[in-house]
Amino acid sequence: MKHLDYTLYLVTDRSCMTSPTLEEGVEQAILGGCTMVQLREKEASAREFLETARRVQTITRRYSVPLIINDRVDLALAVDADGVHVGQQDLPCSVVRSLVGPEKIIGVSAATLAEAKQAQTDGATYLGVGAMNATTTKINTRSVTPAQLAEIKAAVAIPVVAIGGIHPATLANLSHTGVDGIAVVSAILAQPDIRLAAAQLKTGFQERIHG
Ligand code: TZP
Ligand code: MG
Repeated sequence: MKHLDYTLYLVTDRSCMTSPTLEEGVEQAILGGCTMVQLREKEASAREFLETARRVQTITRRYSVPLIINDRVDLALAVDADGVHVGQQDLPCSVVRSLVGPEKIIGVSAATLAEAKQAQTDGATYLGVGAMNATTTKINTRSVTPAQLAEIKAAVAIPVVAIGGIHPATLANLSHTGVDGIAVVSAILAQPDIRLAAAQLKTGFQERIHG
């Protein structure tokens, strides 16, 4: 599989975005330095999700940024997205891997060491670990401490991305965890200048975590 850059991973949420359209928000985030995009549509019908994915994909392909579809393996295959991201309540990673084949990216949400190791065994490409901080973007999150994140990172060989309440002021909590990247919703998409917010987070990550 080609090398993937997880540094600044945008996860979308149209309910908090400041841009007129999702495509514009995604483009600004990419121009600010986002290296991966996950399309997360919790309210959309299958048809709406499909059409949105096609529109967003015209942007991600233009900039050669991988597009990951949240939850829906069928839609990821239908649009030939780069991958799919599943949580602990979605199809198990082993089943997803058998459906999408060896090449697609599979991300798995993990909040414990056991979940992280299982996902790796089951063929996950990367892990999303959190919630690292309080967040209003997702309800019913499980909290993960920086020490638990570091333990997970040290125990698996696949890349680990931290998620949950990550913004410039909480970045320092992730120092010394060794994470490969940060996954961010509101600290990018809900900001008045999406491009600037992404650029500042990227610089902050590079300085504080992988500097
Ligand atoms: N999974 C764990 S926390 C979260 C998701 C999707 C939401 C993160 O959103 P924000 O706005 O970056 O806190
Ligand atoms: Mg899910």
